[in-house]
Amino acid sequence: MTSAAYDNDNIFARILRGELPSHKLYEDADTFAFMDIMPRGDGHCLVIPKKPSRNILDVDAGSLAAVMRTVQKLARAAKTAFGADGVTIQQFNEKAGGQVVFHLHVHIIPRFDGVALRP
Ligand code: DGP
Repeated sequence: MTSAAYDNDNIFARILRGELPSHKLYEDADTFAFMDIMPRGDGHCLVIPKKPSRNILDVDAGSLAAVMRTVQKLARAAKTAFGADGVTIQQFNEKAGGQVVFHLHVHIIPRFDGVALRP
């Protein structure tokens, strides 16, 4: 296993504990979804597991399955709510893979024909 240890004080762990605010969209026993603070498009949101998981390299299969069920639910809802033409799903692992916050998260970004993502 190449993944480093889980940091209990990462920003998303603090959001899950209610220590930091978030714009919550959805929650169930295993997952939590909220708006991204630096949206790359209208409706850009994130889905995270409640169980401490650094990224896809260390998450257990049950949490990963729960996250992906919520991703599908939110992707469908976001596409409908925003009248989008499509949806981009993104997910980054470790610094070299573009990960900045070290609690597993999946990005959901509604997409519109001919409209590029914001930087
Ligand atoms: P990455 O690890 O590369 O997927 O980037 C982290 C993402 O998390 C980025 O899109 C911005 C978002 N983000 C960072 N800090 C916060 C925060 O405090 N609240 C929320 N809602 N989103 C955050």
